[in-house]
Amino acid sequence: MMAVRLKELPRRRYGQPGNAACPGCPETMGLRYLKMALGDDAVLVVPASCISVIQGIYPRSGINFPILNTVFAAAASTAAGMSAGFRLRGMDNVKVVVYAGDGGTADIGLQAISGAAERNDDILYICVDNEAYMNTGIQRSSATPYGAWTTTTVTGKTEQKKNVPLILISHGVPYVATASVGYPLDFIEKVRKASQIKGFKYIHLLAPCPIGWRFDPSLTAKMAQLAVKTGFFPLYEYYKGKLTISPPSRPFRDPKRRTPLIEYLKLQGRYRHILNDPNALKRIEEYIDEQWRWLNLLESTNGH
Ligand SMILES: Cc1ncc(C[n+]2csc(CCOP(=O)(O)OP(=O)(O)O)c2C)c(N)n1
Ligand code: SF4
Ligand SMILES: [Mg+2]
Repeated sequence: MMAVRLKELPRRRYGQPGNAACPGCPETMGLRYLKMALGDDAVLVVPASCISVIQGIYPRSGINFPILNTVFAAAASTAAGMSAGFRLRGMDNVKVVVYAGDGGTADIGLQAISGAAERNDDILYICVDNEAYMNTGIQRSSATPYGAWTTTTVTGKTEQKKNVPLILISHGVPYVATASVGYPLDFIEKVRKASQIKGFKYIHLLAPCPIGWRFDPSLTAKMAQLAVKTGFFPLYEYYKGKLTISPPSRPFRDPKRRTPLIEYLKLQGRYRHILNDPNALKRIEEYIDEQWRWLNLLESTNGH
């Protein structure tokens, strides 16, 4: 697969000015990159989330491409049915893509995702992970990281973030990847690659939300890069049973080259209460180590 080059990407505007997103919204960034990657042959399935508001209420829609809203628990199965319908009509060119939040993915939609993955339904599922239920006022999800403030974890979440990509890898699906809105070309490349593969594909897209994470809206891209540079959110892909660490994350396999974790945490108001708590910081470091241990383990089985 050829590397994506910025100047080759379409200039068409898929998100309309004046949509309902907050300034610095990472979900609209992801949506824009997704459409740049796939163009007009993609239809989206969206369960309840910020995107269902951003898309707008008829006749004042904020986006100009086909999108089907569905209930939380059924996004993957809705998409699977649509995909089967398109295939039956011989419309193999139409890509059916789910664009769902972390609440809709890691919690409420997980059983439908597991079913579609096990059946290897021909869909691309993208989880846009802003690490909480943002649309309804910042409640914790199972993808909220340890220590983070939300309106339902006012002294900080006491559990670690659920690792959904690993759950999908264990389903044996053809393609699983992580991406970050801070590295658009890497994300676009992964979307394009996934869209060429038949069967169930999953991309977990980190999407730092200025409202829920409590940072300045000008810093969304920087935050999404710091998550990678600290080793907190490694970028990788798992394809045909082989794990590859993606180029933006490669320097940070080595813990000594990583940006100190505190540089990431101190910019986010949701971690304010733990910045001087060595035990809490240690638990986040442990989470990072644990993730890299899994990746090293998977990589050690490449080619076996
Ligand atoms: C069954 C059901 N429960 C609750 C809601 C209310 N609700 C709408 S959006 C939302 C938050 C979704 O969170 P997430 O999936 O992380 O997406 P985000 O809002 O962060 O984009 C909730 C709880 C709903 N629409 N349906
Ligand atoms: S709350 Fe966050 S994810 Fe939702 S629209 Fe605002 S910036 Fe975007
Ligand atoms: Mg969310």
